[in-house]
Amino acid sequence: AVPAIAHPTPGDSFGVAANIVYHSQFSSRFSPFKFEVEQAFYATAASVKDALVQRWNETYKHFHEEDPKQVYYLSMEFLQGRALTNAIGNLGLSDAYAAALTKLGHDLENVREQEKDAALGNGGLGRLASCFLDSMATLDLPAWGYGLRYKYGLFKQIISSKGQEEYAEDWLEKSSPWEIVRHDVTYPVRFFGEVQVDSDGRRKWIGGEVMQALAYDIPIPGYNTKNTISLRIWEARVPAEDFDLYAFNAGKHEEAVQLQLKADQICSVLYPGDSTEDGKLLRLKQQYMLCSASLQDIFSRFKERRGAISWDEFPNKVAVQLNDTHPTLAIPELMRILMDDEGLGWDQAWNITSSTIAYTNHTVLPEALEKWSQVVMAKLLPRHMEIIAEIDKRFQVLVARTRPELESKLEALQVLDNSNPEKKLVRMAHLCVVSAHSVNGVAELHSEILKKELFSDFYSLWPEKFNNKTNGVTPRRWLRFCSPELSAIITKWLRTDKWVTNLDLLSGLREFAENKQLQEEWNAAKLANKVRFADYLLKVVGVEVNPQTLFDIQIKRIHEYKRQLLNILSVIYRYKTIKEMSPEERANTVPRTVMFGGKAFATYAQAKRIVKLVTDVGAVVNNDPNVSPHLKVVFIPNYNVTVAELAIPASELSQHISTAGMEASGTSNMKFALNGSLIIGTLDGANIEIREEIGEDNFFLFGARADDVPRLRKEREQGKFVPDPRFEEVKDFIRSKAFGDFDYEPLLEALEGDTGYGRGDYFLVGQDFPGYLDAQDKVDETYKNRAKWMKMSILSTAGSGKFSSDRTISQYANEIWQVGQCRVP
Ligand code: DL6
Repeated sequence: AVPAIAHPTPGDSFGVAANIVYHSQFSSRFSPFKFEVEQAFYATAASVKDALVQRWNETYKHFHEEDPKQVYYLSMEFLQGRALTNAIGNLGLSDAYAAALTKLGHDLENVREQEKDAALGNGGLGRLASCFLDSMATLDLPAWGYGLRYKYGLFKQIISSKGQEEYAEDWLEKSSPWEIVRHDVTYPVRFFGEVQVDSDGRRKWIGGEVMQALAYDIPIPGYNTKNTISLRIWEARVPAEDFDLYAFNAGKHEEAVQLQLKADQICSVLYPGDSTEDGKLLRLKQQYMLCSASLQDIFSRFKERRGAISWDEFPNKVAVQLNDTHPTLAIPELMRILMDDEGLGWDQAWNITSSTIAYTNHTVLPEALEKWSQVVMAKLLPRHMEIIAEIDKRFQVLVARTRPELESKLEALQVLDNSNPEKKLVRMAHLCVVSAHSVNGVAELHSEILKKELFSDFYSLWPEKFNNKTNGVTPRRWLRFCSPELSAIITKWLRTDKWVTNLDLLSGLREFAENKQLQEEWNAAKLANKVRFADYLLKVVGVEVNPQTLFDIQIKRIHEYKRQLLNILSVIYRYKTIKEMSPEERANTVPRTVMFGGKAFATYAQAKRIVKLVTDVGAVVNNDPNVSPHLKVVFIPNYNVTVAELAIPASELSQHISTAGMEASGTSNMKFALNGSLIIGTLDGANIEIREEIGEDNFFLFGARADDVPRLRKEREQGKFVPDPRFEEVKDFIRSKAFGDFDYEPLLEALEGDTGYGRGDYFLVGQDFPGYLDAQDKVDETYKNRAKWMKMSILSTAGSGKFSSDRTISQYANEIWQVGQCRVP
């Protein structure tokens, strides 16, 4: 038995300080005799990790003994952000660490600034996965997250005169203090090779390249519980015996390290460019590495706990959730292991696979629904391609037998898309829908669109598979820790801090929404958050903003459907209007700071033009002495979780203005509302449910409805659309080079006809522009009435209870996974 070691306790700041000092000497990555802020951070993190590791060990020992059904969340992205504040907060040790660091001559605030974001994700999908881990740990669920250990994450965004530039983001430069390498957890992962058939007809995948997946664990502590679960991320590597020493010594240095180079590529970056064949192959390798290593790990745990194996028991012990289609290869891989390695027949393997696997869809955008070349798949994963083809064949038989009326649509429904003989594809989403026992969308509207449009025929085949799980966010990171001032006020007025794990309790604030005292406290807390963010912008971005102005924020991936373009066009209109005003009229306007943040995918040219336009508009507006006191435009570079933790609590108005029907859910809308920021938005994704919860009077609504979008697009195509003169005025203004001579024509043309750049204002920017301006006028008018604004802000927070990821995860656990609590005593 491992001897028990005392946990650091909340009251023991001396013990904590001693532990930090110990780590500064013995776990140090730096030269001795220095204890500057960076060393203090690493020593502090090492000390916190001690407590986490201890809890991690106890948790998985407990799971091992209790042997409950476990859930495995497979995701190509986890957008963890920083861990220190969250870890000590969840452990209840924030005060102890703050006091200990003071004793050691440091300040917790400065120490935590040293941490780099773990940015193993791109956007909402990755951050959702991280919120889910926090909730799974907090709810004491026996769970694991599985991902890849990318060396560089997505990219570091630098804004220069050219617009967005991308650089490698080296989050592991000085190594991560949180991860624990598990040298005893390695699995072989094969690529290429061929399928051999035994004399008894059993198929076996042999040959090719074999790499090794090595596990790293990142401990995820629950809040107010000992339970600490794992995010297990895989690194691809090559064992020493595969290093060709003979070739190396013969001077063939590059040849000798070939395999290692290939392994390094797999975990280099998230979403490598896939416009080339090599790029596509690399992405598929990444996906398979994640699925193969994770499933081998799951099998080894399943086998470890039993003597004689009854395979039918597998789905009673294992639930696998696929976070979008990126981990779809888990389906043929599970089939392959069960049939080829364990000797099961197709039917038994199929029943186990479909009862184990569940799929979450996160997008309806056709271009984002993954399709892989059958040729590439057959080359890289020949056995999997056979299995996928067999799944497709059996699906066709099933349709012919049970639903002959669907046969005319069969080609469009099949897993294999053979419509272009030159370019045969595998439709990954169809593979998921056909194979999984559960298919869920991430907001009510989105789940309805899946049933009625995207997967309507599948829905008619298997209505029982389809369900909705509206997203949520963790109230720990997204309110309790990122806005301590507002949290203290909430706790004071609710007379309990239980809202941190029972977010519905926030509704108790409703009765005080008009209370003057609460409104004053609320206003003061929001102002403090604005000042803090303004300090950040000055220090890090070099822009001065006035905290007395309305902070209006849109932070999310840059995408045409998210319509940052609509926002900046309205800003241009505002700029023109203010410019033309008399000084008296100007003095009457509501001064605003409009902020944008987000990354444009490196190969997405239109999105990059939008970034450039925002920065060019900012350069003109902010330097116009008549306008800048009333309007500022800021592009916040390198948007990430840490920036969001500062921006969201400071925000008063946030923009969620996607074309209706296109945003699956959105999760930043939930974070903003939770922090008392009012929403200007369309009836899209989770906006609809947020508006229902916080009340329609507290939401600035505009824009076309999802049901009307197809008709409006058609009318647009038929030339029936008459643009608002203000829309034309703004486009002309850009064309007049008011914001410099960058070539914005492709952006502007995409708002007009079908020019090859766009699809004839496919995103309905022109359509929604006048309604959006009206809604913005309403924002200004409301902001002038401070009591009204404060009431709306309090009601936003009060109505946000539904959007806790604890609620979402409880629904997944009860309705999809059938996984119960397993709390460490
Ligand atoms: O479900 C999490 C998140 C949603 O909130 C967003 O609405 C949705 O865009 C995002 N989806 C993706 C999928 N990839 N694409 N495109 O990131 O998921």
